Amino acid sequence: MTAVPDVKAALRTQSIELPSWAFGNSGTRFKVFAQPGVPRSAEEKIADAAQVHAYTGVAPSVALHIPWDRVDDYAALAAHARALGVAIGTVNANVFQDDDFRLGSVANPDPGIRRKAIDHLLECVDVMDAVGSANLKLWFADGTNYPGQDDVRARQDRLAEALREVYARLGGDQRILLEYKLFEPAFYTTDVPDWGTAYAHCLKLGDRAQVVVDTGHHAPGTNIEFIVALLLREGRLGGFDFNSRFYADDDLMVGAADPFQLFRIMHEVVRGGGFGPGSGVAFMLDQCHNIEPKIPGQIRSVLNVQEATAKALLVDAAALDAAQRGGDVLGANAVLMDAYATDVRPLLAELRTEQGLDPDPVAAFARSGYAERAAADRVGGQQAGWGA
Ligand code: AOS
Ligand code: ZN
Ligand code: ZN
Repeated sequence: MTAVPDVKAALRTQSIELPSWAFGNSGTRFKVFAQPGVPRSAEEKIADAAQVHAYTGVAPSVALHIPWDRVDDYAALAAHARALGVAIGTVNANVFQDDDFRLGSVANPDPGIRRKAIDHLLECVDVMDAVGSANLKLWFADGTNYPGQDDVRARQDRLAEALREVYARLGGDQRILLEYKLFEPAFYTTDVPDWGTAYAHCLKLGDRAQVVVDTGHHAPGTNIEFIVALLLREGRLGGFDFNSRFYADDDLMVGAADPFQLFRIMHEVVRGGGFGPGSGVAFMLDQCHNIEPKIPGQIRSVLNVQEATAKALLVDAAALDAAQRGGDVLGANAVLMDAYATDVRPLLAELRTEQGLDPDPVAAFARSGYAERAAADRVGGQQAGWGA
């Protein structure tokens, strides 16, 4: 196994980005359960995200979603975040919640609607400039429900044209992170349904367009770690939207449904040079906490990613390589499984103590009284945005 001090040193460099929408009320199309103390503004969402970082030490940035987090003064919002010890990270666009987007946004057959969608994406780049963000995350709900509904090929042309215009507007240190999703809300065709489609568009755009792997966006049984290995090899893995799924795009806590899959993904990330400063891979959460409390839900999620990362870092790369070259099928598998079977919680508790943090972030947050104070102070919390 890799030496523990080396693993700890690597873990100190980890940073996991939190989604602002995880702190708002969310639910399904059947019911949104309101929780006490939920943020009423973008500022309060950032304050809650800062709590997660304060107790875990590995969540130093928070992603915005426009228009859910629209404010008058974005520079002031960024300063507010900095004052709380975090930064604003990725800016997420929203071209799926306006009545005009019934037939799609950037792939809509109506040029006027396409213009409206592109203008929103350009507005998001303005927000990036104001907050100092390097990442524009694009997910399109575009697609069709019925065969013949629209020209599938023309929709790709419209999508490409829109992406070109947005790419041209980016600053030198900014990039597009293009997210794919198998289906939903469109059920016959989706315009960016898989990594291959996203990759093809990114290739045409240029180096500063990369693919986002949302772990909930694949068909059941898909080997996600293979996609990760391939995209990393091609230099096009922009980042992750981490979450868990049992059925479809469940947006449950990462590492809850299949911690072994998360480990396998992190192993490929480490193997492919996707971990550590300068790797360019953004580790983001994209989750909703429908029934569980939100700040503890985010803390749990961050810890799950950290545990999977620690196990992946523990993999004895030299032993694995030797077993693989020697054709030792069981031996190679055993190297991986040994790392996965390691209980890394004591190591992580020790690391936190060394960093001046409480070894148990969940318990420390619960003891802090923050949730009770928020419940008393905040009345009428916001919905995360879905269905708003
Ligand atoms: C949608 O299914 C995608 O996962 C998006 O990344 C995300 O959930 C949405 O943009 C919410 O912000
Ligand atoms: Zn996502
Ligand atoms: Zn999703």
